[in-house]
Amino acid sequence: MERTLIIVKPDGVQRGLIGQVLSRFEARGFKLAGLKLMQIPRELAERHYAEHQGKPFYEGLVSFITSGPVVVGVVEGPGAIATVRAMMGATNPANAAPGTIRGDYAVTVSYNIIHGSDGPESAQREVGLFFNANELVDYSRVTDSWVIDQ
Ligand code: D4T
Repeated sequence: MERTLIIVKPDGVQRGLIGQVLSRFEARGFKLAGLKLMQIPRELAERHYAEHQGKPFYEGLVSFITSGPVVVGVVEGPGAIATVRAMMGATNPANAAPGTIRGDYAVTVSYNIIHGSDGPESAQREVGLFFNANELVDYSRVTDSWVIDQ
């Protein structure tokens, strides 16, 4: 079973979109294995966005992601990593299809509402950056057998 990290970014929190974003993953059939509201310290933001260090948008990105509270979650389910990325839409909301989160709620790349891990290695790394093992919960839902091939 795959797990992936999602972040409802400061713009999503300020705009009151936490519930709408999370409800899409729930409605799709995914399970939340971890969830918290936090303000990301600069040091953690720098580790999270290490791959972008040196790029022209890096400073703005780090100051944006640390500028206010975010909701960080671990989304679990079959194919969760790729499906969550597909549900997010293109990085630049101008190119994001309607029906995706960015395509429905965002218009510019600096305020694109949501982060999701872009592959198995980054998912494992990012889940570990934001959650201790004891903050992730293993449980089953009564609906699982109606959502997931057993
Ligand atoms: P994240 O990492 O937030 O899920 O976004 P993506 O995986 O879809 O895209 P990314 O890593 O390439 O970009 C990270 C983050 O930087 C912002 N950004 C990106 C920006 O402000 N200007 C830019 O030109 C680019 C490429 C948006 C997302």
